[in-house]
Amino acid sequence: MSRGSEFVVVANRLPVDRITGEDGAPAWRRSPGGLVSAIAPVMRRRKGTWIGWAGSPDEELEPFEEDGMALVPVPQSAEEVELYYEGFSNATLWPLYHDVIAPPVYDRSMWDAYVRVNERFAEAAAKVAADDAIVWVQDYQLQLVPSLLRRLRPDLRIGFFLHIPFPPLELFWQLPWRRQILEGLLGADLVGFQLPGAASNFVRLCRRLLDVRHVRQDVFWEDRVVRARAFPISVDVGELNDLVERPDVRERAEEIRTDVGDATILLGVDRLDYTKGIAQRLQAFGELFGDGHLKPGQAVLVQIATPSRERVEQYQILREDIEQQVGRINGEYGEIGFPVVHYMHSSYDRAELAALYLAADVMVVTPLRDGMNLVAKEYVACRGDLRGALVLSEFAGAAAELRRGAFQVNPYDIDGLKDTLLAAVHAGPSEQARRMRTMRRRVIEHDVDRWAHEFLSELESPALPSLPH
Ligand code: GDG
Repeated sequence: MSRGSEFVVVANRLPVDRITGEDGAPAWRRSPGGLVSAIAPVMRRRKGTWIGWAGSPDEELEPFEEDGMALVPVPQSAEEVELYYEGFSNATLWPLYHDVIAPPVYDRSMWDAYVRVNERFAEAAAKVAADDAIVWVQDYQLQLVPSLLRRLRPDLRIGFFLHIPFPPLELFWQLPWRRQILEGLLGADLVGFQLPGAASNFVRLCRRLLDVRHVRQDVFWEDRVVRARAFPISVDVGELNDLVERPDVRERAEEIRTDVGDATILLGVDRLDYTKGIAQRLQAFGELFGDGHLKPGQAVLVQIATPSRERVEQYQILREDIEQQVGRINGEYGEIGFPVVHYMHSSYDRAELAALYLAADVMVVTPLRDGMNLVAKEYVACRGDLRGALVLSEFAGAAAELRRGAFQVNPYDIDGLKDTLLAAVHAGPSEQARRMRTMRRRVIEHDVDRWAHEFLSELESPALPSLPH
């Protein structure tokens, strides 16, 4: 691979999934989702390269091209997947950064693997980046890459974006490797977060832990200025618009509606993750039947729980708990032909998701903590008909932008959640339209293209000319 890319993205996963082609041979398909579609055009324009893991352990692959993007696979052994990915990334950082909803595991061999894999990513990026190239590192799995890469290639302009929350000092302080992580991030020129509060947490930590000087959110570190800024991520509004206009998607939405009879459809779409507040949602919904506020056949909750991190113990426990809870609620309140909850533990294609969004009267998004939550924004983007209501947790990053149109809720407050669900179920068409219009204005103006553009413009704009003395 030549050292020639002007623009390099470094992410844990490559933006493609392996599929079996029509001839039975293995092939690649671009992964669905906003991040890939936002970055793909920039990649093509700038002769970009994407560095990431292809998804199978112990596999060495040569660089290849797919969909106009140059892809450089970084291998991971089965042991590294266990220690770096399932371990330090998803059993240590994930719960720590999400308010310690589950207890984080602090394990030295996991940390060692995290360092090792981050080094490998940094080396791969150093090899492919052209002189003075832009390198954009994504997310919590790769927080050491900025400083490792800067050491190898001081000429590069390095950006980092964290997709999940950045915790307050009081929680981050638990991490035995807190200093290394902060120093890792400070290798970047620009560190992006979903919300301004996360950027403030980061700057406060830099001051307290590393004793650095800063002016507002510009941190002075090793003769450089590191900017901490918020860039709330969004969705690909154009892609979703195209989907909901498709006749087959509209027909499918009608079919879903017919399948549930006259019931009001409440919808949850989440990775099966303990941050998403699925148990609280089920609890509140079930109690509404126990209290007699809702009757079987009058309302139904369709819960899509996409399989996720199935080898991590906390996720196995969560799955058992949620499935028991669904069984209990249906057993207690359902009637023949009228279950109260339709629970699906599988993943669907984008067209099916769009049909579900179109069919849903109430979208229920109740995370206990979430960096942004794209599902909330996708629902809004799909509802050009100005129908439907969004119930949205105060603890989702998206609440900052959708505050005025959503039915906001504290998911820890089960009575409050019940009242809010009922209010959303009973909202009339004009209230729905008023709220939806407000939310749509925000989402349409601030789509994922704008997010990528704003991040990259900031990264490319010159830093402060000189440091204060
Ligand atoms: C992290 C942060 C932040 C879900 N089920 C299926 C499916 N999905 C898609 C949704 C949505 C995406 O997955 C989930 O995004 P979220 O934002 O809701 O949540 P995380 O996965 O936790 O994402 C989050 C995000 O990064 C971006 O920065 O917002 O806070 O935690 O797009 O539609 N897609 C398909 N089939 C499914 O079954 N195709």
